Amino acid sequence: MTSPTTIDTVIVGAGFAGLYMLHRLRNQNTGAVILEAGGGIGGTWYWNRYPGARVDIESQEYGYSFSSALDEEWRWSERYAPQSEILSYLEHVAKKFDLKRDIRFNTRVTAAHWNEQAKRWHVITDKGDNFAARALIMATGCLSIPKDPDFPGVGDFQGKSYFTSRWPHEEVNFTGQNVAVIGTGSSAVQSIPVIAKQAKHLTVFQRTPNYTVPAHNHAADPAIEELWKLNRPRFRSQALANNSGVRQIDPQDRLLSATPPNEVEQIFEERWKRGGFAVLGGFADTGIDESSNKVAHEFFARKIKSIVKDPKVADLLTPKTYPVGTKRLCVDIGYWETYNRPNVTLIDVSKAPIERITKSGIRTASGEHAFDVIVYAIGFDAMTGALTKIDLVGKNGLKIKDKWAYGPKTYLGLTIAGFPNLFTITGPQSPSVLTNMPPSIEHHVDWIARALSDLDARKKQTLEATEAAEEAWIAHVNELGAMTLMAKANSWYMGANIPGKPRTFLPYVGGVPAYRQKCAEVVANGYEGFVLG
Ligand code: N01
Repeated sequence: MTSPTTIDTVIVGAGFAGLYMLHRLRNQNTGAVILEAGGGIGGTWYWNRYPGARVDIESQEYGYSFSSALDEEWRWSERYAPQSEILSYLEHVAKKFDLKRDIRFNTRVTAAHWNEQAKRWHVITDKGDNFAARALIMATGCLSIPKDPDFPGVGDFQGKSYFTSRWPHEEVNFTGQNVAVIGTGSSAVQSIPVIAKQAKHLTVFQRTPNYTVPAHNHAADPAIEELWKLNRPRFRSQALANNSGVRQIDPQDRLLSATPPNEVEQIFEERWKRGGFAVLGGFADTGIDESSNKVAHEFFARKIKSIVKDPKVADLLTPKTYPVGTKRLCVDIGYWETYNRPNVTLIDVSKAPIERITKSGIRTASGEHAFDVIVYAIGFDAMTGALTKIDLVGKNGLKIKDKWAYGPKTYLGLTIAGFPNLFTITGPQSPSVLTNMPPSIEHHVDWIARALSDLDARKKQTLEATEAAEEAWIAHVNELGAMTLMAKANSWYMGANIPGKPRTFLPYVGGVPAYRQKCAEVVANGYEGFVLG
């Protein structure tokens, strides 16, 4: 192996997080390189190019806030931007801030070991690169490691196979094809209506139905653009003042349990008409009170029944095994309507599971189905997968895989005891996936940049979380998680979608304001919970 390139900081990943981290470090004259496994920037928006992929937060709210010049010059074309446009936005950002010169593409980090004597991370890539870095910043995303299909015979299929999470760059044409989609999570909910319009026949294999709300997408509205232009800072502060960091949710303090039924119905109906996640914000108790949640469930069940014409299909599409909001709510464009098409069939695999993929298609416990194409929309090893996949070794040979054998252990979802100068942007046990990601990313990036410059100012080399601070944080995360209904679902939030993964609630549910306050207090108290070495 060649001798290592010495650099101040290695950033892993060139999505929203890595790009802003690089820009931020450059502004404080900290040397940095991004190592990116993909052939281009964009992270999740680089890989997930499946038909129908788009953001489920309104475009005006999504995106960076660090540059008012960027705000001024960028225009979104739709209420919810499609994947291609988000990628164009990030390309624009990379060009504007001249970021690509410090990004190495097609370069996957395979190992990173802490060298206690040198006080540096030794970072190794699949290209044979070799870096010695003071800090290692994991901008590796929360949903970036696809779940492996756990069906026997995947390689036997003689038709075409696609994964929503690794979609080809060239156009995929389903015209005249007999297509199967496995899965009914957000990726499937977005792609199914688009594929159905093109394919000869589409068969959806559903194990668990999902709650989904109409996006009511439309072309950008000049009046809304103008409103945002005039009020952007105020709107952003409003967003950060609510737990999800999403202004569109417009959360209310009122309790469903204390609201008369006819008013409850009106509130749900009015929010349904607004579209998107607003439906979750009408009441403060649907996420914690089972009987209130049941009322929300009944509202969804009635909606499905009113849209899907075949009562048996409507019943199959109605979630029954977990509360509303405990799996990530989907936002769709014509999802349930798609099941009224004559060329779409729904197959329930909850009781008769997929047994194997065969040469010609899919065999379930109740029969065999032939296809030209199989689309796997089966999800990700969320939040921890991107970190445990790397041979990450901290002090005294401590491996991340061992440390996290029973679930992730972090301090603030930003740092890990035993792993000095390692930072995880939107890591497990931070609000991350329960919030609007770009502002949460910016918050972490700013915190990390400040911590690194504070280390310099104090003439210190290392920042490391103490085990006591970590244990206290985990206890707090778990305590808050236990107050919600989240544990009642077999969701990726719980790690339940990956066989063998420890069952633990992965994100921090205490909300954006409380979390930001805690992170600020830690700094104000001289990096409370850390040892500066
Ligand atoms: O993945 P998922 P996703 N047999 O895990 C099924 C974000 N996102 O890629 O529920 C049969 O949600 C599985 O069934 P079950 C968003 O945060 C955002 O769709 O485990 N089925 C499920 O139906 C989202 O939550 C957007 O019973 C199997 C599906 O595959 C997250 O990414 C768009 C199976 C996986 O659903 C992940 O979404 C897309 C098996 N063996 C994604 N294994 C936006 O809108 C798995 N399944 C911005």
